[in-house]
Amino acid sequence: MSEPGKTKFQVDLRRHLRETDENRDLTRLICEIADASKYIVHSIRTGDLGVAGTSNLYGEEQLALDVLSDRILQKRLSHSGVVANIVSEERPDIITVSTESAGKYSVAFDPLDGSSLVDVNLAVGTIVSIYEGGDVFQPGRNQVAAMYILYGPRSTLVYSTGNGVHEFAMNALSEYTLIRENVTMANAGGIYSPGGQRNLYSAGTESFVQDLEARGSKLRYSGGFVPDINQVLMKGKGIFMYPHLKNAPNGKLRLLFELNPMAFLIEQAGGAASTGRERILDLKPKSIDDRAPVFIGAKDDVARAEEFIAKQG
Ligand code: FDP
Repeated sequence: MSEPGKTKFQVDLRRHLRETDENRDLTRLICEIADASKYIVHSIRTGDLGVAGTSNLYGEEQLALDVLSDRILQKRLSHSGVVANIVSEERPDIITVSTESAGKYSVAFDPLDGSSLVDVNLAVGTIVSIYEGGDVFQPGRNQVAAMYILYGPRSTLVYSTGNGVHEFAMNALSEYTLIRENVTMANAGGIYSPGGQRNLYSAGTESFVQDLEARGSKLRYSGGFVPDINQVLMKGKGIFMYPHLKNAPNGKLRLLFELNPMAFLIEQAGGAASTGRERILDLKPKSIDDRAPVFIGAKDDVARAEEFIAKQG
């Protein structure tokens, strides 16, 4: 491995995983997801913006990109030989791949988060959370790996198996090669990315945002969870929030598919992720649909959000 902060070229994802992680099955699983993402990239770049159920020029059935991305990932994972259960943001039920869960993994994913942004040519992403065994309702702190793939001007893949956070970029041969190893976050930062309608914020969240603004934080919000988190993580500063709202006490974002994997990655980079009252990774999911408010990013910023919420709600 190279020293933290130093760039190392031409290390591909498989080699990096082999060097950092001894478990061959986990390496295999992460590489399957990376391979699947190449087809998702291709669909995003070249596909008609088809609506599910319609036909293209050749009379073939068109699938909406999120449905297509879901099928691509599900197929790869089902044939990987190392997966017990799958739960996808696109489907209402758990998909059992193997009833024998010993030595296997369960995977929760959002195949194409922010898919409505494809229509306006903004960045979107795939988010993945991996657990050992067959239980998909474990607290996020039990994740053995989390990753996302960001489809922007470049396609980048960010993963952690609990040994730091590493970023890869897709090259001309559609391989992911290492661009940054051991990404870390500063304790406080100069950007904030606020989801939800501000006039529905609680008094505590509103005071927190005013405090951020008074400290000179700049607004950076695209409306895509993956690019917005990626900005905070790669700039190594700032905070993303989708808080509890007056008409939505649990916010909008989903625990299994969005919050747990991102909380795992941000904590691995030295940041923090909280509902405003408790650590995201300690929440015990009760259903596939669980949602929670989130304040995620630089440690001190998250702690300050918690202080405002403790005082003012
Ligand atoms: P979208 O509804 O476009 O799929 O996961 C949902 C999500 O996008 C996130 O990507 C994004 O952070 C959030 O919703 C944006 O919500 P708002 O439009 O309410 O800000």
